[in-house]
Amino acid sequence: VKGSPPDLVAGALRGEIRALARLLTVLEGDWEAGAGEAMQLLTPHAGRAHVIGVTGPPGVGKSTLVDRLVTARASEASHRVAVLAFDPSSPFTGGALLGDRIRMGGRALDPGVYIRSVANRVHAGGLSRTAARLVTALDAVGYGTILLETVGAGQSEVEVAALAHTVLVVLAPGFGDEIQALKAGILETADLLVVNKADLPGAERVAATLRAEAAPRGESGAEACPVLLVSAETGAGIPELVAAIRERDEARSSGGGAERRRTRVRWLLEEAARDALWQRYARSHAGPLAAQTLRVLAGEIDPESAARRLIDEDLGIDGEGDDGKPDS
Ligand SMILES: Nc1nc2c(ncn2[C@@H]2O[C@H](COP(=O)(O)OP(=O)(O)OP(=O)(O)O)[C@@H](O)[C@H]2O)c(=O)[nH]1
Ligand SMILES: [Mg+2]
Repeated sequence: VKGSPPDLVAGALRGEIRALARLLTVLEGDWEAGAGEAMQLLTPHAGRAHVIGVTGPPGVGKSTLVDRLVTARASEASHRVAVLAFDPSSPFTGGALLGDRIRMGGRALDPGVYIRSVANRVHAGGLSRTAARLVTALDAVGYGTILLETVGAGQSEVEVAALAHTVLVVLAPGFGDEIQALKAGILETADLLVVNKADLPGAERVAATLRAEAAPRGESGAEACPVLLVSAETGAGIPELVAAIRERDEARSSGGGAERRRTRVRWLLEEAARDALWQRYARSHAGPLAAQTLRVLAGEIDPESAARRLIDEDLGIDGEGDDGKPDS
């Protein structure tokens, strides 16, 4: 495997797993260091995969469930499945990831299944941006289903959910986390609510709570988010979940979810634009930024006013800033 981005893209498109792995590493790096070049080569090949987000509190059984879903999809002839496991909790040792890998060990040996862990530390900015690159690459090289496992802890999940066509929010009895999830707004990103560990007591109660809380929503404004009871351990309810996911996939093929998709894509674009703008600004305005930092430190100005003044200068706005106070 040669190392240039075009070589890696060509190799990955031919189905070479080592080239794909190295390509994904390049995509995790700086845009200027090859990621940008690779993305431009990959994007024309992408656009077919069904991207499924699987999120929820730690320990609810996301990995076990993902393994079930992988098995279900991979059993279909010539259907290749990729899993990206995002792990914000273990940035250094990757301990939890190793556990996941072992749990999914059987699958990892299946040539139709590609599993990759993505540690949070690799991202200079925004988990969503790196995730978007990796999803594009896996899509381009022919993975028909891409599963994204994220631990439901906040903004990152909402960001990664923005990449998915279908978002599964997974909860389980005995966590006390279901209410927290409700508060964190993760439920709003859900297309399917999954109560795992239905083999344990209390699963029905969690499902009932969710059915009550998940007010009717969806594109038409009338549809309630479905709540499914499953056991990733025993396999109960998995066929129904697979069917519900397939239904979403088919609806997508016939234009379903287009409006929501547009909102999400717009959001991703805005994030990328914000990032690019800031990177350029910070590079070219190191002096003024340092000067304003000193003023804030000295108590002459508050950070927000200083920021607005910096921006106003660039936009050629004189005199009054947004704070409404005259320049001193
Ligand atoms: N009883 C029962 N246990 C389950 C079920 N699914 C998963 N578990 C167990 O729950 C524990 C956590 O499962 P994981 O799949 O690692 O959960 P996770 O959500 O991926 O956890 P993190 O990645 O750490 O957030 C393991 O001990 C599983 O064996 C289920 O359906 N029933
Ligand atoms: Mg897991």
